[in-house]
Amino acid sequence: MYLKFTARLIGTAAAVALLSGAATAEQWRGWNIHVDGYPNTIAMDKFAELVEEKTGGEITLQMFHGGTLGSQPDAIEQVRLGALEVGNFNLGPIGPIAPEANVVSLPFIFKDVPHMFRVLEGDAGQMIADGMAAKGLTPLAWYDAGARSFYNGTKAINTPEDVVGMKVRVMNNDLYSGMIAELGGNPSPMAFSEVYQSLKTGVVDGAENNWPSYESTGHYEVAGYYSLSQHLIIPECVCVNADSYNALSDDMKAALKEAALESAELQHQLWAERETASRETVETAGAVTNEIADKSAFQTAMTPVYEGYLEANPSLRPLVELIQATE
Ligand code: GTR
Repeated sequence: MYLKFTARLIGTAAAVALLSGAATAEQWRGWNIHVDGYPNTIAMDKFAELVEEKTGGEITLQMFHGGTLGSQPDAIEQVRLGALEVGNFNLGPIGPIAPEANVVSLPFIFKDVPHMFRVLEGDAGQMIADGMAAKGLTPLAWYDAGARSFYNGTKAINTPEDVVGMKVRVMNNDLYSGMIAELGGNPSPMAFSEVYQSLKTGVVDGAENNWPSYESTGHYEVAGYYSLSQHLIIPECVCVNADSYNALSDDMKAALKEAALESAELQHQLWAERETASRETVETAGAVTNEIADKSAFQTAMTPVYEGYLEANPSLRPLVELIQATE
């Protein structure tokens, strides 16, 4: 009897200890689409390490790479709902949810990558971040995703006429479908994980992405013409479920932010190295790459895409103008 009672007491004490532990230590899960060794994968692992260190173990983050927790649009919903706490998202598929964030998906809105970062650091960046947070996704830091260019299996693209009739995979976002349609092509929205097979079997003729993703996915093996249109420069975020973030103390918020910014610093450095390395890899493997000397015809063709965005979001005209006026 006495023994039984003691055992029960110890059991209760252990349960209380566990429970109180669970109340303070949070275990978070994070989504990333990329493979091992990719700049974002390494940087998100660093983020996880820094989160634990800087929060004194109050928050631990387990990262799931390679899109194992679902497609990007699904994962965005999961983080918004709090089924997952963290995601390294491209702002492309966030655009349909947060109109402010969709501004970065207007083709040729940024002059180059440094311009994009200057915009993100200013008032326009704050408007984009606020727009995302209002939809449940708090961005803590911005990652570099370079510029996206067209690729396909048959020919070099030099003018919009070269895109006519081409079936091109795009990420889930009507602006991208509009972009391809305005060039005379047939847009095909599709999950990242399906693109390789679709290129290989001819379900699509081409796609568009930056150097590292063109290389890491092996798309260059099945679509060997890469034409430097650089039509989209889209940032990526280290995003946290807004409710989870807002519930934290100021110290914990600051710790998370610091961890994200440090991971972004690492990502930017790894990104620059990987862009060069990826280009070398695909060219050595036989991919044919071409510069496009005059991109003005591509830019002019995008006027209806801008008009459509502004008609749907008249209040965001100042945001577009602010970005365009940013030096
Ligand atoms: C990559 C990006 C991914 C994903 C992918 C795609 O460049 O890093 O998050 O958006 O492109 O094309 O789906």
